[in-house]
Amino acid sequence: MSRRWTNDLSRADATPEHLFLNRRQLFGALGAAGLGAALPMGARAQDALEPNSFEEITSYNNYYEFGTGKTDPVKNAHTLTTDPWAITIGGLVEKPGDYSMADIVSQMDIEERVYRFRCVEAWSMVVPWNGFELADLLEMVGVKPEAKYVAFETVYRPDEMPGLRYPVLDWPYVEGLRLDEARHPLTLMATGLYGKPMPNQNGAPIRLIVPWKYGFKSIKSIDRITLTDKEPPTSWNKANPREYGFYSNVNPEVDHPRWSQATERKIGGGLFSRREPTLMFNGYDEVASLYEGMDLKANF
Ligand SMILES: Nc1nc2c(c(=O)[nH]1)N[C@H]1C(S)=C(S)[C@@H](COP(=O)(O)O)O[C@H]1N2
Ligand SMILES: [Mo]
Repeated sequence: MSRRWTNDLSRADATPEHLFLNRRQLFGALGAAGLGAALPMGARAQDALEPNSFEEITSYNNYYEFGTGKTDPVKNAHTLTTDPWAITIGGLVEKPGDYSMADIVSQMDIEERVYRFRCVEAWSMVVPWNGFELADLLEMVGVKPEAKYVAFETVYRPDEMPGLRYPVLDWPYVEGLRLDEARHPLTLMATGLYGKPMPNQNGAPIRLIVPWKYGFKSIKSIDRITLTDKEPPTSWNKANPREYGFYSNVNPEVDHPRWSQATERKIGGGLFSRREPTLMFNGYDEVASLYEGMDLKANF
């Protein structure tokens, strides 16, 4: 059941925005009645999955290629040409090549995933992404047995990305995952949100989403994927290895050297904007087995 990457709203598995809004109003009413603080754990988990509005998700962004301010991407990212688009997939794969966006998406099953999203800066959102599992793309190109890691690169276009003039990071933005992390069913290649094509400021036309890791692992506007046998360099680790590790799993017990990671602030929450406890693996306990026997304080 492949779908076009335009993510038309007619598809059966989409939740229309007005239904999200109705649920939001319901939770708002609960909060107004003073029940928010006394909700049992089950209800708290539901509260955590109340999606942020389209407006919130698309106007408070980190996309340093378009500036370092939270509203710079919404102002500047319209200059990025996202169609046509292709991803160069290479390294330790059976079928290396330039895969057009249309070609990729025609072979993938686009679904909706409502995920928590936790930035290393200690703010969070809940986002209804549209996309497909990275595992399916890796299957399509055939991973060679020697491959152990997946490296990702953001498009590098000085003419379209005003932030590239500033040496904030060593451009292009690069990221990486261990192969088992990349193949985990939670790991998404996102092509849209709220059933709409991915807005430029959120990483159009295609980005990574790894919901149990800090947001900077979720690299935007990907034009290169390389399978390797060595841990690939990653932008924030290169910029400051003391503060940002390769793994960067959300972990309330491992503080950033300059601030606590024990709590977080949900963006745009109104009554819910009080700080919430941060959850191990951002609440995605099913990934714990990937790290069995690893010291997650040393491998932060
Ligand atoms: N290429 C690129 N990808 C990026 C970033 C960036 O600056 N450039 N910022 C990261 C950070 S720090 C976060 S928190 C998320 C933000 O995603 P959002 O703007 O969709 O919320 O994107 C990540 N991916
Ligand atoms: Mo972030």
